[in-house]
Amino acid sequence: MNDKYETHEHDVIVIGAGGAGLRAAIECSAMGMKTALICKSLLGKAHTVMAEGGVAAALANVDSQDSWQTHFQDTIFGGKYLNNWRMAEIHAKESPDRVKELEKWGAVFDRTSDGKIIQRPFGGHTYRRLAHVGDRTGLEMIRTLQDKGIHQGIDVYMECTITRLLKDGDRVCGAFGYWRETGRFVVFKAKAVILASGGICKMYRITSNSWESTGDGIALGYNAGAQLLDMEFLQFHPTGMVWPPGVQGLLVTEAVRGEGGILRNNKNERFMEKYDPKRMELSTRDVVARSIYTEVKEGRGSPHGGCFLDISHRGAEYVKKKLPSMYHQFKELADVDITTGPMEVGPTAHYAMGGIKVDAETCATRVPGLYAAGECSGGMHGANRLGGNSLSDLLVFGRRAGMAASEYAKNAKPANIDSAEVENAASEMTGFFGRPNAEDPYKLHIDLQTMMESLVGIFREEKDLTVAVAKLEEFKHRAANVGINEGQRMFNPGWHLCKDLRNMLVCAEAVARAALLRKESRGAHSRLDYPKYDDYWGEHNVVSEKQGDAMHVEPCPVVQAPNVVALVEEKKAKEKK
Ligand code: MEZ
Repeated sequence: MNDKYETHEHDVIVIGAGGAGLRAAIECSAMGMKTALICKSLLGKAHTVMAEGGVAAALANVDSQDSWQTHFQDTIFGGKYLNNWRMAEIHAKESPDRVKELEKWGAVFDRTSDGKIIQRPFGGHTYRRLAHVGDRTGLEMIRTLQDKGIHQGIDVYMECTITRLLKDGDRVCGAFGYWRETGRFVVFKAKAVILASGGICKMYRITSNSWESTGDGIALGYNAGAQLLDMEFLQFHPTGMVWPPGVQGLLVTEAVRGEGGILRNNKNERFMEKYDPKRMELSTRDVVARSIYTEVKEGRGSPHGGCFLDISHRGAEYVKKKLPSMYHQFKELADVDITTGPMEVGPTAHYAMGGIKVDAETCATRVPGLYAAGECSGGMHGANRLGGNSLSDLLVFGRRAGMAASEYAKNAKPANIDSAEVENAASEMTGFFGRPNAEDPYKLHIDLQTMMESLVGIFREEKDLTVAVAKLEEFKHRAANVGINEGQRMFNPGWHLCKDLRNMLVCAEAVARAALLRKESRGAHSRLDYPKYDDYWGEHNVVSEKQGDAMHVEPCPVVQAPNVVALVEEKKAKEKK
């Protein structure tokens, strides 16, 4: 390894500093590992804060009948039986302890009158299950984890983008990246690497995600040889802001509906009566998003292309207490007082259920030394995620990834970084400069977002998906030629976008190809040409390796929970009552 680049050496490096990354790093450090936490943004600026309404855990503080078994059942039912059942089981069993641990570390949850952590209802959860801090739960979790991590001595590297994982033979041995501020390159040497870089939704125009969510971890993992699972399942959160244009897509927490918010169309009809008369506004997100989309498409939308969500009947004091952020968000950004009238909302790309294929117990990928946790991993949520399950997922599997990566690192032989690989990674980045006829990265990004929105959106069909796959081939060629003519590496977001685009294209191709292959409607994947699905039928779509230039997507059978048939029948019987 040459010493041309700034180099840091650690036992474990964690890429991504949202909830999963922080929780993983805390575990590694607790196990005595010299741990690095690398974040693209500033520490604390993570999509975790966009899970506002609560963390799902069967604490049974408010509804004493709740249990891990019911949480497991709800998760599998919501995920339309495509979940990795063992992940769903571990998640349901371990979430309560992870929430209590967070409380011990200083998270200030809202309380019941007898002093327990309070829990609210959310779509698809049988009982009031979401432990919360008003409508700022994700923020409080990040604050707590950050505090714990910093005091524990984790080395934090902020505003650093990783562009490539480095390998020694089959195993990972580090990562290559650049400092966003200076553009200077940096090498991290490590015995194990945990990917926890979050989601991919910046490839959509209307999204709750911010600029960081360009699928970096998924692309890094894939390029290093990991498999991707069920990438077609993308969650459109039913309620994002639709107006003013500058904040379109910004999340309006499901807690508004959890606290009794009612959805209406422009005829003042409570339209969820038509789509899910039993669960109404607290139906699962896939159903509510499709319902709003249909109302708008059929001409019953609100003035700015959404629908109305009204919580004002709960009274000003209650709304300000339970939903303080929503109150301020609408007042300050849209000049709407939600204590006196409705807000306008519509679906927004929010979360990738698919991601890097991992082992349920350890979060290991098939690449030795490489682990993944949180949104960039797949399997836990199946075809549709229940609200609040992401926050508990990242605590449960962040910890498990940290434990397993540390065990691996303890026993791993020292690895060697290949300087030729480092030079390759550096030339990929410097190669974006000095291209007089290069593709404009901003133009390509907008074209990608527009195409994904219109051809790989909430409703899909063969003809659109086929065009999408062809378009993505064209975009890949354009991305190969993306660049900037002039400029320098310092403070250069256009340069950053050149690489981000390549990552987004890996993810977009996986989503579109898997969506084309899945000839059924299940959870968040709705095919107009294949509207049916079968409870007990199911295949995963696994993206393996490149074949030539194209990605290879292959169906593989679902391994069902041993008692899944019984679970489904029991739940159906309950729902009929
Ligand atoms: O899990 C989520 O995505 C979440 C809790 C979001 C929200 O509506 O608050």
